[in-house]
Formats: sequence, C-alpha cells, structure tokens
Amino acid sequence: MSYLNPELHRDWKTNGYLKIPRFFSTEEVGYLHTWVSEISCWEPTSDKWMHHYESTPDGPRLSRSENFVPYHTGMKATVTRGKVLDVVSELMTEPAVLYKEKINYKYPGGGGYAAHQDAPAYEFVDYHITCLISVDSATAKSGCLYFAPGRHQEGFIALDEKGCVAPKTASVMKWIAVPTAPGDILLFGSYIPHKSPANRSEQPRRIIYLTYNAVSQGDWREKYYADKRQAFSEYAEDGSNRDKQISKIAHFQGETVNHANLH
Ligand SMILES: O=C(O)CCC(=O)C(=O)O
Repeated sequence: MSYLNPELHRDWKTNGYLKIPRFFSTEEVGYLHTWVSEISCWEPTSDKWMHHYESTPDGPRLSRSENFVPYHTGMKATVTRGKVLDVVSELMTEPAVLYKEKINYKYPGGGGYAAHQDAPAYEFVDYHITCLISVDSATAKSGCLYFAPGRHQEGFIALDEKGCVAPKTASVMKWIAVPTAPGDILLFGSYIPHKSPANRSEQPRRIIYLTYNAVSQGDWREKYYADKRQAFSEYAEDGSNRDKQISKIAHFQGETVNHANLH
C-alpha cells in the first residue's frame, strides 16, 4: 500500500520535509499519550533508557527520553513495523530500519533548539529520515518546528563549532513554521535545516521522533546508543561542559539539569 500520491512525493523532493495530517487516529493518539506518560515515569537508569532534564519555571522537568523502544512493547510494535515503517520506507525507496528514537517533552518554559541539520549528530550512516509524531499540538507559541524549505540539497550548511548552522547564515535563511496537531506526522531528512523556539504556552508540547536509515546501510541502533553513552561519560570527565548537551551537537537551548541533582 502506498501512503503518498505524486503530489506528496513532489513536495518531499522540493521541500525536504512532508507533513501528513491525521496519520494516527484519535484512538491511536490516546495510546501514544499513555505510552509517553508511562515512559516519562520510568526511573533514570545508567544502562537502559536515557532521560535528560532541564530547568523550567515549574522546576526541573524532563526534556528528552531516548532508547526506550526495547523496554516498551506498544512503542516497539508501533515503530518497528506497520505504517510508520512503511511510509518511511516508501520515501527511502527501500526498506528502512530504526536508527534511534526519542521523545522531546518541551514542557511550559522548556528550551528551544538552534538551527541545525541532524546529519552531524547521526553518525555511521550518511542519510536518515525522521518521522515526527505530534502527541500534543505544536504551535509557534508552544515550540513547533521551523524548516528552511529546499535547503536539504546543499550538504552541510555553515557547520559551526557547535555542530549547528552558524547563526549568521541561519539568520538570513527563509524559515517556515510547521505546526502539527495530535496524530499528525512530519517526515524530514537528515540534511534539512530546522529549529524550534521555547515553549511559551501553558501546555506541554510532547513529540516522538523516530529516525530510520536504509536497511542496506546496516542496523546501527545499538552502536549509536553505546557510542552516545560512551561519549557522554567522557564529556563528564573532560571539563568541556559538553555533558550539558543532550546530543553530540550543542543545539539545545534549554538549561540542562543533571539527574543526580534532582532530589
Ligand atoms: O523538539 C524540538 O523542538 C526540536 C528537536 C530537534 O530538532 C532535535 O531534537 O534535533
């Protein structure tokens, strides 16, 4: 079954991202809501899922959870088979495999993300497609994504020391806000520049991000998380402050809080 008509394929090629409204039904969104809440209640671990926290006006809150798929049956089924995998494979023009997954919570007052491309943070494979699932509604006020349409065909753009698009270049790019409602998905490749503001609303803006690569490039998911864990344990020792990041690139603009300091 195809999820995309020729017009959607054209939009994808032209813009480098594609929104499909109501990809998940109201009932499915109900499940996703429950699962995101369940995962957010898991205690921090040093060897399974990863939680990241940030300071907000309401105190420390989760900013991100990742590596949860092996530990959650419902999420695992939804992201490793079925319609998300199918639509990503269709865009990839070959079968896809999960590379990484995360939930970005962006609670009220939660930080935004500087203009960046994902490719510098996603090592081992050259190209990825991410499927964003809007669990809450994301608006300009609550911190939806902004894209620079068509700029996915230029390789790395003005990559700075943070791994982001240099602010001077980003400031003259044309940015389009892409709000999403619960159940909408937004597909984007790893070279499309994007950014998002802080959440200035009173509501959480929870979004699931599922990133895939072509099966022909191999299955890198475990290696990705082992490498990230290793890198962050080195950052914690090397005095570089990079352990304050939530990714190998320094795109997150919130103020991170170490979970050891939460209680
Ligand atoms: O969730 C957001 O607002 C943007 C996230 C993002 O671009 C990222 O995590 O790389």
